[in-house]
Amino acid sequence: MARIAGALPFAFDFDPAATALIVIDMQRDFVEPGGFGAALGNDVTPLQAIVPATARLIGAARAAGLPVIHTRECHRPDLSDCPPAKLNRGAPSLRIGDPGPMGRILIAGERGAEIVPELAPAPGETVIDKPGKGAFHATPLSQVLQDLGTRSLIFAGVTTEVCVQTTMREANDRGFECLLAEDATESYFPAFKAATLEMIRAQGAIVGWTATVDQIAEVLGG
Ligand code: TIU
Repeated sequence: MARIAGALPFAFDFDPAATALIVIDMQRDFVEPGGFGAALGNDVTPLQAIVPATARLIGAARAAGLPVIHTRECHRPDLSDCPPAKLNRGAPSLRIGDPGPMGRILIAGERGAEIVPELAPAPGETVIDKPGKGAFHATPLSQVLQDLGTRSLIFAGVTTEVCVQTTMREANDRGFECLLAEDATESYFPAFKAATLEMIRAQGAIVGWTATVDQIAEVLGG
């Protein structure tokens, strides 16, 4: 067993042999101008800032032999997996499926749906395409984790309060011990990130733990 003593709200104990890193939606569509995040009216700059820390965390996980799982929020070109409740929500400048500067917004295979090159999946790493905010909904993630024998999950990615928190809650309900890397996750709304970190670890880690990339990497040996 390994221990991140400085994790919040208290020490996080995990078996590295039964732990995976899951990197949520570090795609051009959320991190670069001209994508889905920008179309929703957001400044994407803060999300770009976590790329180096996230790369460091991925490197530490790989060096320690942890499986690295990447997710991408995207839809089939015919939008058959995008319910009207998602497609028609709000008043974005470009809707899912519309042509944008990085191809069709949030569509599998388009440039915008790609993971940013600094965090590109290594050969053999699992990439989960997901139509929802949570990575367990309508995906093979449960089976992937069962096949790996995973019991603990380390989370990174964007955005903290939408796809990361949703997936972390889904995982927590499925019995996984969940730790979020504080400086390898970001929101378009600083107050939402801060609130999410607090609510995850409140009430005795009701959703899970948080720790910094430094704290995680030190224990992983990176
Ligand atoms: N809008 C927003 O904050 N997030 C998303 O739509 N998707 C993810 O968080 N990946």
